Amino acid sequence: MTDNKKLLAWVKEMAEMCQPDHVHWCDGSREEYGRLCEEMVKSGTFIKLDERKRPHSYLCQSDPKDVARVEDRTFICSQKREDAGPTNNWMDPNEMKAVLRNHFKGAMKGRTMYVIPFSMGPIGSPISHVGIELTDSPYVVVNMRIMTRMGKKVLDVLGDGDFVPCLHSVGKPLAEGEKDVPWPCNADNKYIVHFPEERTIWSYGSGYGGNALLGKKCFALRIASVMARDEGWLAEHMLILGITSPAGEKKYFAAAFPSACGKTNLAMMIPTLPGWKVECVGDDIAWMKFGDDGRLYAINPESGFFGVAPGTSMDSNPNAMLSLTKNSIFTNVALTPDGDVWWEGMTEEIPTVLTSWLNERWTPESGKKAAHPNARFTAPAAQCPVIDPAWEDPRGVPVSAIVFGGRREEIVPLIHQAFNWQHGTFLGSAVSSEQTAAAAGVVGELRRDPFAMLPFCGYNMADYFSYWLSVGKNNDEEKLPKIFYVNWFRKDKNGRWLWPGYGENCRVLKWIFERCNGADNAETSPVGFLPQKGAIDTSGLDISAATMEKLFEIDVAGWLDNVENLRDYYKEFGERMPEKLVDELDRLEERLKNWR
Ligand code: TSX
Ligand code: MN
Repeated sequence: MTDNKKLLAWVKEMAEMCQPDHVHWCDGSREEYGRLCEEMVKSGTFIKLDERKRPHSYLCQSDPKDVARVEDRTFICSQKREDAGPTNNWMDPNEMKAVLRNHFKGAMKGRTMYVIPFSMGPIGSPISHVGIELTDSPYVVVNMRIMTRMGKKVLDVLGDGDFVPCLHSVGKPLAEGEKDVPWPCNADNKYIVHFPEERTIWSYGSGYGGNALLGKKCFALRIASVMARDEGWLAEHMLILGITSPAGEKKYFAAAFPSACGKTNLAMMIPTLPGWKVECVGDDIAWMKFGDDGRLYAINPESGFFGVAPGTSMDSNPNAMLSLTKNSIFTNVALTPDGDVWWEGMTEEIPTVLTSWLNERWTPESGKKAAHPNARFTAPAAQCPVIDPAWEDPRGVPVSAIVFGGRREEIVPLIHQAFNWQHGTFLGSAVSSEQTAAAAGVVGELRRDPFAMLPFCGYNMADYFSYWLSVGKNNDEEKLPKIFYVNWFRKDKNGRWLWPGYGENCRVLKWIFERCNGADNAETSPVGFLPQKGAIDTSGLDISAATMEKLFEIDVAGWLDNVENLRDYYKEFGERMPEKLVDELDRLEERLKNWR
């Protein structure tokens, strides 16, 4: 299959350590996928959904102790602690390797080690990179086949080139004759470990999502953020959308939001303004490199959506619902009596009886969730009705705007624009969101999540800020994307949403579009450029001028509070915090104090 010496030697070494019963090199074929799914049905890991209701689709219920990413068990093992920075867990790489070798030793006994060659990004694109995941989880194999380009064709383009080695085990070896469980894992011994200097990932003990599908958060964000810094590009936690005006002009925007802001909803939204069209390139990760023309080009390194199911409906996101009508995998959602899936928020009408994600009989009176709040669908991106025609273009798509956002009930306007790249970097560093019930932490509390990268930056976050500043310095600002900050979640004094959101957000995207074309429709405020009165198109929308004004009201005291909060946050980064961002903070404070 390959004569890549590094690859063959590494697979041999890892197999000797993990001692699987078999080694299977994945070819990525449909047959292989079907066979693994069938085997998992037989073993009780998968439930096949009704072929007429949800063709070629499966439900999987995880161990209740393995339902989400585990940030407290995620490590960046750089040689120096300072290079991981204050926002990451760190351990010395040699010590960590020693600990993990002990765990991985014999970890795959009684199981098959699957070798998964995968490409993050279209195969052969100059922006793409190859990884090889070794895993003892067939669930990981079939999910990787949806989420990445996977199999023999990747080995063909790899040749004797380099790849990111990704080792994964669920950490549950089987003794001679021991019966397996539906979701093997090692719940009390999870390690999600990155060796940034070696560009290697070792993940142990969890079979879930971002812990186990190593191409996604581990490679495409944590390791890739390090590669990007070293090589002059960007690996970001951003959706990518294409937007076409009624005149037929097309632009691409990339956008970063913390969780629970509706990133997937925005990535494939249906605009309400006549003649406008939004198409989806990706809903989670953007890899952006500079073209010969000095512009930034983005690819979606993934080929599927691994989306949160609860809350996804034909109302909130019809294009996501239509993406997962077939060929999809559902994890920790509920099962209907007729062999389909259900989750909270999927339909207005609540089913009378279900099998919950815990595999228990469920009725509305149960007083429990039918689906786990972090239940997921894995669906091929190609099935999205509004997938962008250029989503697999190996050159990527040219990015005109970068949009940051967060969930804030007060203070932060519906939209503002950065004065320039440095100020935009400041806005990215200030990304923060109020906690919802869906996430861990105190509801309503402000959680800082710079660039929405807090759990995903593979190096010192302060160095990441500096790197963003250097991107502005080393490139022609004229050709760089313009930077914006949105907040769909501002409320009035009575706790009512001021902005309708969802498809109506195209009105905000329209203003961004016009700003990218140099429209003179902004006014200067202390916090950035705001739309001039009337510049947000509200035609056909029942919203008062007073409400529009509230959406853009500058609450000076509230902003000054923000400034102090951010100043304290910056201090946590110590010496490595770039002065330029502290300057931006000082200047913002100055502008606020001198305003009106
Ligand atoms: O995804 C959301 N978006 C972005 C859509 C493209 N959500 C859901 C967030 C949780 C994942 C939103 N919720 C958005 C939004 O723009 N806005 C809101 C808040 C909101 C909720 C309900 C209404 C309005 C705003 N309903 C009515 O106005 C009737
Ligand atoms: Mn994400």
